[in-house]
Amino acid sequence: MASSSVLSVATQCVSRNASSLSINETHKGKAKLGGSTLRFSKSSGRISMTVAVNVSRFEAIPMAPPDPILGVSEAFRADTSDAKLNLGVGAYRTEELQPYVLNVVKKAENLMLERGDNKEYLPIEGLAAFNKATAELLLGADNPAIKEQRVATVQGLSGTGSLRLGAALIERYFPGAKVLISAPTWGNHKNIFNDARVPWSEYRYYDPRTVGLDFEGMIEDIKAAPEGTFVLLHGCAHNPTGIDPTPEQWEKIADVIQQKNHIPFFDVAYQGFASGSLDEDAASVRLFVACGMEVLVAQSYSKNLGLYAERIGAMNVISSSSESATRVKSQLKRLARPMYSNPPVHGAKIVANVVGTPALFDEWKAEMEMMAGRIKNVRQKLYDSISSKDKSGKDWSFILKQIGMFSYTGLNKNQSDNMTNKWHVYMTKDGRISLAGLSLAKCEYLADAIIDSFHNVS
Ligand code: PLA
Repeated sequence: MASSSVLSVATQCVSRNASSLSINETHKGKAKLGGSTLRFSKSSGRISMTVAVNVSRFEAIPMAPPDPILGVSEAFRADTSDAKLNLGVGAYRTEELQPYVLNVVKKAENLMLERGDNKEYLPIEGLAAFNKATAELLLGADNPAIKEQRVATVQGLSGTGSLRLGAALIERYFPGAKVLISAPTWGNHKNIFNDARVPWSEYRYYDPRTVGLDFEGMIEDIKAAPEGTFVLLHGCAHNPTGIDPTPEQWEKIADVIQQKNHIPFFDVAYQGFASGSLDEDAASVRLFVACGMEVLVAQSYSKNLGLYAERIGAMNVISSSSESATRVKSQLKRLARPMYSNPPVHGAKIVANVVGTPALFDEWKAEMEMMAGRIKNVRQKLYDSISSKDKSGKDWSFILKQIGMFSYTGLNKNQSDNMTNKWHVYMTKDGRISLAGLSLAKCEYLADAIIDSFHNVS
């Protein structure tokens, strides 16, 4: 059989991607077909022919940049230095800088094993016991909104997935509505609303001159937004600045949002992690609900229960009537079904077991205080180290004023690059460091790195 007839067989069978075929012929060699190379080889009396194609249908897809936060962990893994420190992602580590699985989580998982829990699909809205527990944890079990069945809760894929579901609800039922987000904010907020095709703009939040909250600017920008704007607020432990409004400032923010008929959308990713108290960290959300506002709240259990990889959280819509809550919930389910069908069960059961078992609940609170306490100790030690080493007179007290997992150091991109390139300290380029990834033992080293980067790099 002439090679031209083999080629004609090949031409019919070859897709643009690499493929192979076998024919009952004895043949061996190589031929060109357009931009592709055909290779023939004989094995056990059959000819197999492979077509290597060098023009991809994905040619027009450009390389994506690394994620500004999770990409930092990838770079950290590739660094072979013993001195390296990962202060990029907000993930809690022990003093030995090891990941930490809470004891209550292990106990809840043992309970699941002992009971022989199954792996059946959950309903679209998630595990009922989880949804009840999560709304109660957020609002307080005796909150009138819960008693009056005005809360629509749907289990989500952690904080991110819950925010994304909330964004999809806005896109579908509030066409043209805008979301106002703080400047700066957690980087993924912008991606979430962009992907959901919800327009957003920023309100002033951080004032670099005072290294504090630009409260006047924030209020002005919220007032200036058109009525019915969604205002994204960090429930506690603002990421990345670590600067929260005071209780009095929260009241004023609530007043302005209510007057303007805006809709508050809370991101609660750190409940219990900021102050060590679950109730205190939910005070902002509870204030808005008590004022009679309709509120959206995305929750996450990544940090406070250390369930990062379990992807467990919730989207709550607190409505003014039980009828509208029921309708909203039906639509959240409708949005979830084609996106991911139904949520994972494992983390939901852990949360339901921990919150629903009084002994485990108390133990969780103690463990959370321990984690929040370790971060506070590291924060203090870092401040002490920097202020005793730095003789320039710079005021570093902002480190102590900030709360939660992070410190917003004020280091610019070049200085942050120096932290990584010279000192092997991995952090985000906006100058944020995660204190949850720092140990007391490494504070002196980090202080040297910050002082060098701040004074010697412009
Ligand atoms: N909202 C805020 C404000 C966050 O900081 C984070 C996580 C989330 C939501 C979402 O977390 P989840 O989906 O795991 O529940 N921010 C981290 C991690 C801790 C990240 O970027 O994904 C951070 O390092 O900023």
